[in-house]
Amino acid sequence: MTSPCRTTTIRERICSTLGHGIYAVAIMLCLFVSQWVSAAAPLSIWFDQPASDWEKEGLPIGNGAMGAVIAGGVQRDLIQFNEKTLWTGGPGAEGYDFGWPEQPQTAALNQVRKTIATDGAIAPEAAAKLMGRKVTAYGDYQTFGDLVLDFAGNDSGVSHYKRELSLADAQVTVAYVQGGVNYKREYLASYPASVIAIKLSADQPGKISFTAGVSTPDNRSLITHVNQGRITAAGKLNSNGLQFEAQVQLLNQGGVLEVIDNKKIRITDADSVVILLAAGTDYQQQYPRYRGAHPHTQLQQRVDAAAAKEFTQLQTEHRADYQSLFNRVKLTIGQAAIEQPTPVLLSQYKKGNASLDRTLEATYFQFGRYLLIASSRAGSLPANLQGVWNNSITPPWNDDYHVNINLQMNYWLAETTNLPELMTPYFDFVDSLVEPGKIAAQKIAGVDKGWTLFLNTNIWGFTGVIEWPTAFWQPEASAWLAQHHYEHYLFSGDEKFLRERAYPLMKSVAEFWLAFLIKDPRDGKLIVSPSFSPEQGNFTNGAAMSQQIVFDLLRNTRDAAEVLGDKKFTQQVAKKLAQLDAGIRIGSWGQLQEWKEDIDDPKNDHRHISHLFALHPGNQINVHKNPELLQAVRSTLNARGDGGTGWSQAWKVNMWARALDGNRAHKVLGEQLQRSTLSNLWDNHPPFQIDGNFGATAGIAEMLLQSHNGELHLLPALPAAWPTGSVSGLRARGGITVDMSWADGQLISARIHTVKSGKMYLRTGVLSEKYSLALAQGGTAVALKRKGTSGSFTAQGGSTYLLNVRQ
Ligand code: FUC
Repeated sequence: MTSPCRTTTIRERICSTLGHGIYAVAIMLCLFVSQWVSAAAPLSIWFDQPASDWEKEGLPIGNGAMGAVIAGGVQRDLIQFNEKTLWTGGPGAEGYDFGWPEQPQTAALNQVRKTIATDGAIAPEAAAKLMGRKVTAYGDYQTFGDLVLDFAGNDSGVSHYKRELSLADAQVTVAYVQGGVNYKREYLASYPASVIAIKLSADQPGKISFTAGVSTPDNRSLITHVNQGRITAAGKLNSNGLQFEAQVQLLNQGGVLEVIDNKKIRITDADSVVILLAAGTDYQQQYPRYRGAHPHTQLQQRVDAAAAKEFTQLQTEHRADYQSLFNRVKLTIGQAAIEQPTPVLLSQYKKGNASLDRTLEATYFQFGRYLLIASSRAGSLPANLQGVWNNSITPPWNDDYHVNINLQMNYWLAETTNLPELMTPYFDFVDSLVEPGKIAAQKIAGVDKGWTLFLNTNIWGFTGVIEWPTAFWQPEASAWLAQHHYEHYLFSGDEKFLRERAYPLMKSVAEFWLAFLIKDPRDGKLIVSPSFSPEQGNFTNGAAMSQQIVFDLLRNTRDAAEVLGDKKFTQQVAKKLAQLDAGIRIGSWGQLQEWKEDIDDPKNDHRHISHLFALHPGNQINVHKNPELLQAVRSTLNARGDGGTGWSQAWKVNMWARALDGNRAHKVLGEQLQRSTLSNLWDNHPPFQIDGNFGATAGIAEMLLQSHNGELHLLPALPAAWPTGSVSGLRARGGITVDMSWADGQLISARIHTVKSGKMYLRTGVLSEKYSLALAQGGTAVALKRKGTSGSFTAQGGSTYLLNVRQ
């Protein structure tokens, strides 16, 4: 494909018109026009070619429940699509048992505990032999299929090809010129309309001719028929009998529509065509059957309703919905709208062009937010290991929910980057784990109170263990999941949410842990046993991450119980908390110990760093309260190195931000971009795994604003590479939203919006210099009690405060 002008659509049109004439003139004009278009050009990810590889080059759209990846081929366009509930396995599949043994395996657990008590440890293989289980019918998240558009003609003579995902509009646009005609395809996944909508158009009449069909993998039955321009493809998965259906409505302006074999639709010589796609299954998020109504009627209604609207109306409603979330946060770090295809941006990263690098970083930050909006909306399941996008029937790790870091990381950005509503699918999902999790607690952990789960779960209430020795044992998963519930309360200050949703869940998890902890004969402290630091070493007693996560849960639950006046439980938890080993120790080489015994190997560079949970996402370690512990964290992080898989690097960005080392956080972010990022900016574990995207966006937010220590820390870890910039709409705990601008690496001003009244603690470099604090409305000065770089004042709920550096 030739492209003299890699710029925006407007420019492309100018260039394409001129392109027939003098090529060089077109280039010059393109460059000239790029000056003014660039200034306002929004962030996007784009290619000058169709995708030849789904994983590396596909452009994703999604509305939470559904996702699609756009390949954008000129002659054949593949719109691979998903719906979150299309899973094999589970009830209906032979042998599915939720991962539970028939009889409680308390004897196995006791045997492991006994061996650890006598020998100090037990090898993972031996532990797995006793407690692990072969999994049956766990299932896989499925590709739904491909909407295939075969266009008449071939792809010769194509120029000015551009395939672009606009992060501002949440729309993919493919544009190209062929035979003197400007073609355009627009693709969006609308949450309000619950459909994927596509429009094919051209700037000359009668130029759209193609055949549309739906193809699906052969692990299912399928009956396809066409009625009134609508292809309905319905069937059942062989694995579990899950019923599914997809409806594809074609609406042509001009031209002729024909039905082929009652399976496909051929459109000839249309001016434009709108395609509406909706898909669903009879899955219901309810233990134990997980089945509800057939999706047919619902899909019919959705597609009918969308078909009654103009494409532009669907587009406007989609944009308004999306932007109401996306536009809340704006980040400027010196990026320019450099008109380079994204793979070029990526390959040029750190090759000396700062604004190119900043553009990539700013795009990457916002891409994480885009991906969460596209893969986590109320009414569906949470974002899985690949969000909502998967083109396989046997995806990596079943494309499931790993709960020893991955699912939790997916949601780290939701609160800080002002997308709290997107937590809803997560909370619903965790609620749905409670019933099956109670049985897991009884049968696997021998506890008849509360609930838990282990390494991984599916959409079918799998809460048991698997047989993978070096990963299967992670009972702390429930405690870690519950952290998000309390954080949601801390960020919003929403006591109703705390009372009605967070606390009941946290309490049910805490009940499990109060019963499961045992006394360590070595020091009488309460410990987790057996405990396994993921995903290495031996099974021991009281590994650091187990203790830190349980500490976090119990402390949060105690605090929540206190707020809600549940006195009995407050006391019960407080008592246990006082006896709990908090899992924080400094070892012989200055490291934060991974195990209760000082056995860490300084050469160990394992990707998991869960024993630093107390720094992030926990908050037991911080530079002001216990600097010596932070020093130990640094020693560990230095030993572990800046490498690792995508999510591991993303976590390290957050960790270095919490360690207040912006340059190191930025360095690790750079490594992630260079080593663990695909051309379409999807995170590469490898393979594609979305947690790294979400984790990195959260890490960037953490570099700019922190609030986990009971104080609002403005620009805590600003890297030297971002000397000048601004951010708006970041959220902090306490119902606070913050806008900031900075120059020369120093805060210039901050607007602090508060929801709740109360004492506010601020920290930022400028407090040791000149500053003023005033109410934004009316400008009344506000007294700040200052001590070094921190200060406090009494905030009124519903007010905005302005912190300015005095000139
Ligand atoms: C955890 C990690 C792996 C991978 C998998 C999905 O087990 O250790 O690296 O991310 O989840």
